[in-house]
Amino acid sequence: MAVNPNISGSVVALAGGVGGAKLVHGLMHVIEPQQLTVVVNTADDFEHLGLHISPDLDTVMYTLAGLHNPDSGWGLDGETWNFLTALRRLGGETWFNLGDSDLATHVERTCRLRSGEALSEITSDFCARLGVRAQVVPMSDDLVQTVVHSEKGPLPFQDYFVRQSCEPAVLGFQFEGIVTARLHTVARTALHAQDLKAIIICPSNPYVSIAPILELPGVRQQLVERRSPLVAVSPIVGGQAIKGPAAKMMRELGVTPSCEAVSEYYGGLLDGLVIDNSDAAESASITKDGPRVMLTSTIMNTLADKIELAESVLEFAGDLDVLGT
Ligand code: FO1
Repeated sequence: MAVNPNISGSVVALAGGVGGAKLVHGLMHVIEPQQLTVVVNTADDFEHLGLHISPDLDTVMYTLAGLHNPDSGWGLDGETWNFLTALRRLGGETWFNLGDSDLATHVERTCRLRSGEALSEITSDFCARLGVRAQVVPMSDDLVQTVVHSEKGPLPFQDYFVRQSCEPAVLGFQFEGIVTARLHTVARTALHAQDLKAIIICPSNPYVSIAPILELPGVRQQLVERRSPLVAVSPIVGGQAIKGPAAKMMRELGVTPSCEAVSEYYGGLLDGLVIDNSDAAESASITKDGPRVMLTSTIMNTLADKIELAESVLEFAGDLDVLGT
């Protein structure tokens, strides 16, 4: 599909897992891929079976390469599971599903990390080899890891998310290592670009996919001082998360899941919020003291849906005057 000639300038997208990957996939078809920098949450990263796993980076990378599993949204399409079957036979830990081909990514990444390469260098090389032309950058090369404080006590993120299927009620989140971690310089530079058209917060989980990026030292301040519009796409539609535990988390934290709750969570940061047509009734209350709202269809089932949403988001951003009052 052709790049939209009416949209020019660079774009920075802040993304987490599957919802984020879907929107950046659309963005990649709307602008020149080289103009797109995707800053990806790495606080879901963990070590498993001696391997460094970066689930959100891989979800974005596989999606942009067109290699992703369209049903689950994570992992590779046409995957086989011989490794996991053999591991189960030996009594190994099989709660985290590592496919045979996906395993190559984790093994190669881990080897290179151990030999001193940075996560960002490895990501950039993997992307080049898989034909991904957008700039995919981990939020930081420093290790940050989400701990989910739950009714069952503190849980490492993937333990909560996969092993326990997000069942324990959450009480809060902690991003270990965040205080000393630095936003990657590629991300910092992209946020300062003269031709920056928009910063987009993808429809990823605000608490565990976007918050780790925003909580990196200096990032909120950099966003407050931006000269380009900041637009978020709500991951909540009709009071439900499109995918994942965002709505469940909100309820457990005493918040009614809604687009308004998403807007409030991002505080005064947003210039615009994109919400689904079905949430039109919330529009007035969000804009009252908050960002401008655009209504559109935010459900992305097909590539055409992703492209349509990406185009609408960029056009909306283009209409927002950040420097005006
Ligand atoms: N998500 C699951 O729900 N179950 C899995 O077994 C699982 C395995 C997995 C393997 C590699 C990978 O890159 C991602 C994987 N994910 C799995 C997704 C991942 O845990 C989550 O989507 C993110 O961390 C949340 O954004």
